[in-house]
Amino acid sequence: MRASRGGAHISGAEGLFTEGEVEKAIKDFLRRAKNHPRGEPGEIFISVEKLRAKPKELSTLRLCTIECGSPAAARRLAGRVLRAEGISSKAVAAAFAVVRGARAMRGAALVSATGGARLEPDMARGVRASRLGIDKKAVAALGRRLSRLGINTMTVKEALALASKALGAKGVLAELCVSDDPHYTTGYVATEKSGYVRIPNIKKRGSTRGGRVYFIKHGADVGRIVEYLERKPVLIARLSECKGTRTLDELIGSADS
Ligand code: WAQ
Ligand code: MG
Repeated sequence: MRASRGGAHISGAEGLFTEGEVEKAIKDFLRRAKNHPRGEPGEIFISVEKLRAKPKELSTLRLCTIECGSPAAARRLAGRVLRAEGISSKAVAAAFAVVRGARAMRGAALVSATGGARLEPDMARGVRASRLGIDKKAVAALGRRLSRLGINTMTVKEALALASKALGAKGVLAELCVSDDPHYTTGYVATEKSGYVRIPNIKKRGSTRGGRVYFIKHGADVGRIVEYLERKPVLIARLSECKGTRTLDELIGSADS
């Protein structure tokens, strides 16, 4: 599903469903599109495609939360987690410029993890990852784990699934995400080593700015990455550990960079 007003992005969502679930899924997507905190859409597009092959099954990334009190602290924390994965300071700065930008993108920016250059074919639109879902049993078990942490919401489950698919791409080293919903102020960074790391207060309440960035390994085949993100069906079928609050030192050790 995607919803916009005069071409300006409002919201989007995707899922994998069995044939019997499709009708309800369409209704749910329609309801979501019409009741979005970013405003009332002028256009809603819902498209349905039949999968020809069994989806690739993946695990969720490990999940934890780092305590954080302000956008400035969030940027420092995110930077340290990303640099521990080898992402350059230039690339981190380029990524924050994207998520703080005034123009909402429908998809994610692709940023070179070394030089920080933008690599996506359409910089206004970005790359929208699609064709992903969470297996029924896995989503129930994930809900139980997240409930214990007080964060069992669609927002967290969908973002964790999306990050797990994206980091499954050869050549995607990390992700930075800030919601574009005005009241959702928790963002995350995701890397292979640290997993999905939630960062509260990554933006000020009330701001409609936000976005996603995938950090791309130097020399990676961007066309293949885009193809994987947009088209490869992925089902999240297994879970990794979901932890509560962790400190930065527990996560990346005291090694500074
Ligand atoms: N593929 C690529 N980029 C996307 C996708 C997608 N499927 N969906 C959203 N984006 C981009 C797009 O630029 C949006 O403007 C931006 O991300 C933010 O999307 O654990 O709600 O749906 O509590 O607003 C993080 C949850 C929630 C943190 C993120 O993002 C937590 C969220 P939103
Ligand atoms: Mg949003």
